[in-house]
Amino acid sequence: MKFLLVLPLFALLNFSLSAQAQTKPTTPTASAKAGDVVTAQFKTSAVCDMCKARIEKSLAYEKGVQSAVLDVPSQVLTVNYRPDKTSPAALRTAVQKTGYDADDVTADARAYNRLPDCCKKTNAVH
Ligand SMILES: [Cu+2]
Repeated sequence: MKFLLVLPLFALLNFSLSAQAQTKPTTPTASAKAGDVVTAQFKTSAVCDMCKARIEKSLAYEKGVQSAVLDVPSQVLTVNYRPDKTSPAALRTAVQKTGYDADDVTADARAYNRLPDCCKKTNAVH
């Protein structure tokens, strides 16, 4: 007799669970603001592929950064980041601390001095 009572209850529970599962996928798009990814570009003082690797690696460790790609010929760094986690100013600082200029932010002197000669900004892009 108990079994007959439990069965409809279970069906009801099952229904409410599947209803929840159906509404779930729409929630992230509704609150997409928090997970937004935006793109920013910075002009750097990178001159070669070593600079590219150095900057991209250092940006990869930066909070909120989804991807960072440096185009050596144009010296432009393109960063996809989450604006709720970081800001263009913080990203420029990260580049600066790696030893490179980022827009109007000048490279950190200590980090810059540690760069190999071929990566100094007095060199032409090579
Ligand atoms: Cu270099």
